[in-house]
This record gives sequence, structure tokens and C-alpha cells, in this order.
Amino acid sequence: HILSQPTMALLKLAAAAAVGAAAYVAVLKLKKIISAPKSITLTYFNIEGVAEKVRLALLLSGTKFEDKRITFGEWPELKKTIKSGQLPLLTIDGMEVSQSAAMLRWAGSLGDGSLYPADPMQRLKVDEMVGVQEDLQRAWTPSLYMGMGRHQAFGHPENFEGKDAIVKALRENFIKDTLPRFMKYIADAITASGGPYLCGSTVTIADLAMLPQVRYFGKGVADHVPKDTLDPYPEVKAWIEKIMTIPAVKEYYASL
Ligand SMILES: N[C@@H](CCC(=O)N[C@@H](CS)C(=O)NCC(=O)O)C(=O)O
Repeated sequence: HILSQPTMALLKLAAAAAVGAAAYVAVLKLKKIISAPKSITLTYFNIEGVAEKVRLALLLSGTKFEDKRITFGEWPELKKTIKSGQLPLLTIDGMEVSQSAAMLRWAGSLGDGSLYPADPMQRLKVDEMVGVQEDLQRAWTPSLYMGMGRHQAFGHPENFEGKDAIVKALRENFIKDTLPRFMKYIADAITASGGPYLCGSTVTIADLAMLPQVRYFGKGVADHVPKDTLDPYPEVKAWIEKIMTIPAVKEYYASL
């Protein structure tokens, strides 16, 4: 024998440990497969809204789900059956869950888990950027709701003559004063993390939350928010383009 007896013993031990580890990993994988939900349905309106990030997270985690889109006509009846009285609704093997932020984090933990990393420091960075998206959404909300005819919720009378002028002013101010601050936050995050995504070299739920929110402002679909609104922010436009060219994302948007 070229190898001494102690070396052989050590090699045998290492081989046994490797077999043990492989078996353990196999059991973990099997457990994951067995405990994976059999059926997942995401119910929302046929708009992007607050559910789009969840759709994207389920899609990119490789999770099969039913993307159920209801009409506004179907809503009043369905509303009565939902504890929160709101959509989106996520149904996991019959269990019903509300709140898109919770759904996003759950969906991001599926698959290989890379969309919502388990490492506390990485997770902190991801959650920080999810928070920035929530701030951006909140900043836009008065403009949106006023335009949707919810002006009474902001203290205006039912028949409110000055509504259109207020909506115009709110949206123009948003583009001039609020949007630049958020666009800088995004561009700085890409630079600080090394890019090309918000939190580094891989896509996370932060990108998936931010994408629909920011893309919306460049679509020209909201009054007083023209299509060229994002033109002053080339870094942000490049980041959008980067995500939109991920094959699964590209295929999804092409299929709608
Ligand atoms: N925080 C909730 C908000 C849900 C929400 O505001 N849902 C709206 C649509 S975006 C809704 O269901 N509106 C219809 C209604 O309230 O009757 C979430 O993110 O899931």
C-alpha cells in the first residue's frame, strides 16, 4: 500500500462523511418537494397595481401559479367573501392570505431563494429598497386617488369644481420635486451595490417591487405624466431595460 493505514482510515471517514452529507441534502430536497404547495392562485384585477411584484416574484422563482384576473364587475360579490375586503388575494392550498408585501417576501423565498436572500445583511439591503418603493408608492398616492375621484377622502366636497386643476398641480409637482429624489436613490443604490440590479449582481424582490412602480411613470398612461418622464434618468432606464430583457420577464410581458 502506498498510503499509510492512518491516511486510509481518514480517507474512509471523509468518504463516509461525503455520503452522509449527500444523503442529508437529498432528504432536504425531498422535504422541500413534499412540503411545496400543490396549488397557488393569485387573484387581482387585470392591472399591474400592487400585485405585479408578486406575479413577477412567483414567475422568477419558477413557481407554478394561477394568475387569476377578475373584472371590476365581478368584484363587489367577491369582496364580501374576503376577510380584508381587498385584493390581491393569495390562495395557497386553500389558505387565503392578503397583503402584497407579505406575498412578495414569501414568493421571493421560493425556488432557490435568491430573490430574497436569507443572509441578514443582504436581506437588510433588499428590505431597505423595498421600503423605498413603498415610499414612492405612498408619495404618488394622493395624485392617483384624487384623479380616481376619491377627492372626498382628502376633504374636498363631492362636487369639486377645482378637481382637475388640483390633480394637474399635484402630478406636476410630483414630477418636479418628488420623482428626482427617488430616481437618485435608485441610481445611487445601483452604483453602491455594483449593479446592474438594485442590490447587486442578481435580481431580488426589491427590483421586482420597484420595476412596475417606476415603469408606470414612463408609460404615458396617467394624465399630466408624459411618456418622456423618465428621460432625465438614464441609469434608471438602463436598469428597467436590464430587467425587461431577462428571458422569463420578456416572455411574460410579450404574452399579455
Ligand atoms: N396593503 C394592501 C392594499 C390592497 C389594496 O389597496 N387593494 C385595492 C386595490 S390596489 C383594492 O382591493 N381595492 C378595492 C376595494 O377596496 O374595494 C396590499 O398591498 O395588498
